[in-house]
Amino acid sequence: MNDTIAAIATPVGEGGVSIIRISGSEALSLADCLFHCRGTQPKEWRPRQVYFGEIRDPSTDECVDEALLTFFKAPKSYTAEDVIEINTHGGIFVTSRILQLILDQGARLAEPGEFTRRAFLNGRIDLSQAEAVTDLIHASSERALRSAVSQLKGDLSKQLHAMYDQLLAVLSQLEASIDFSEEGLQFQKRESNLQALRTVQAQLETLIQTYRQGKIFREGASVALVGKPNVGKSSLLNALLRENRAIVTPLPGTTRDTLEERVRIRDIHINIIDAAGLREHPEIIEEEGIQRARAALASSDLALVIFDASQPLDSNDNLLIKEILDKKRLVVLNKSDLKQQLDRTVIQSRFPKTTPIRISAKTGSGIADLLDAIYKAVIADASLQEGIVITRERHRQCLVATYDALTKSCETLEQGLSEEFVAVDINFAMDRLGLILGKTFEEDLLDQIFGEFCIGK
Ligand SMILES: Nc1nc2c(ncn2[C@@H]2O[C@H](COP(=O)(O)OP(=O)(O)OP(=O)(O)O)[C@@H](O)[C@H]2O)c(=O)[nH]1
Ligand SMILES: [Mg+2]
Repeated sequence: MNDTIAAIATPVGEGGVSIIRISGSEALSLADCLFHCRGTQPKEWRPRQVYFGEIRDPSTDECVDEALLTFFKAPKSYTAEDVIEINTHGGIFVTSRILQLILDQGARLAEPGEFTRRAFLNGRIDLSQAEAVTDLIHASSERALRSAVSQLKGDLSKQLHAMYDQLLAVLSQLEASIDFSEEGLQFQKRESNLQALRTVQAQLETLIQTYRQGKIFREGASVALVGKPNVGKSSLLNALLRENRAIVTPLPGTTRDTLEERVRIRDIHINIIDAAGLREHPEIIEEEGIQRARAALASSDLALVIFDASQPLDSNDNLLIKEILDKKRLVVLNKSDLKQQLDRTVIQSRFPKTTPIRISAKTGSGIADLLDAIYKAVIADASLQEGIVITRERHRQCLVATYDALTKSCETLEQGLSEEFVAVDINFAMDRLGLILGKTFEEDLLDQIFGEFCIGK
């Protein structure tokens, strides 16, 4: 970690400017060789001042580009090391030429995410904040952006630190009574420790419950279109996308493979999956399609259960109804523009407490209401909307492990077993909590997290 790294921090392509970033102890001396200030070269580079000048090839003294240079002195920089940022003209060739000159001077090309990794390793940000950097870069909706910014600012970290400290307080008490073991842990202390542990558990529980929502903010929600063949699933996909994406024909069994497309409803993304219609006795190819449809249904956050309202229910509809009973769903009655033959009382009895949504994928009638209903169904719990949410499976797993360890420690406390046993579980719980923040970590984990980053970040 002691070497000096460099990379182009902006996307590769043509644009107004590109930024090349250098970080490490040699950053300044390296830049001093290549960058020639207009007027006189400063003897002492002032931090956070922008200098205008030329980048020259040291071997020929040829000017490669006019550029701006900013120096960020350690530790007040992105990586907490000396950092140089050079703004060049945004051409592919010119930026790679300048980067090459920097590498020729002894810098090493940065790995993906290495600047942020250094910021973490140097203690400027914790691991959950580092993860928020990539979430922020990849944010593609208002919600995702807001939750990434909140995490980057340290809102999640603060809450985790507070829980960590509460556990530490209990642990110190226990350890004190281990040291003075003859007196044992008094009943009162045991009660107050139990209460403290349960308070942390309640906070953990609330946080864990935000995951479903958080994941939807970050990745979008997946919505599966299901129904027997010919009810208009592909037509509905096209209507939602407002383009002719999927093949539509009057023949049942048109769609075979699954097709996934993204639409945006207000501030979240929805991945809509169209698939083969479910029916009894399908042909061989269709059977494969139906398997994929079932897999899509199983992994989706919400199912749109579609019926053709211009026909009475048949055995294929009943097959469908049986399959989606325990799935989060909306009931959609399509083809409202045709003469209605579907007995709505049957639908009502099969889906009590549900208001079916009438639409016509052909005319577009009811589509706006459907979009509204989808939004409400995926953003289920309004109370979760503004608070801290967790968005990563890694965080969820650590929180669950913390929770479980605390359950064990409470049981041990209640049984009046030795404080040492309780301490072991609390230690484990703190360790899991610490993993989210990166208090302890393995190199593999860092490789995995920072591997998701772009080069130059
Ligand atoms: N009148 C009318 N026809 C519709 C409507 N929606 C779909 N259709 C027609 O119904 C037929 C089947 O539509 P698709 O969208 O291919 O149905 P599907 O559910 O995807 O069918 P499979 O892919 O075979 O499972 C086509 O002829 C569509 O034009 C509608 O709202 N009104
Ligand atoms: Mg289809």
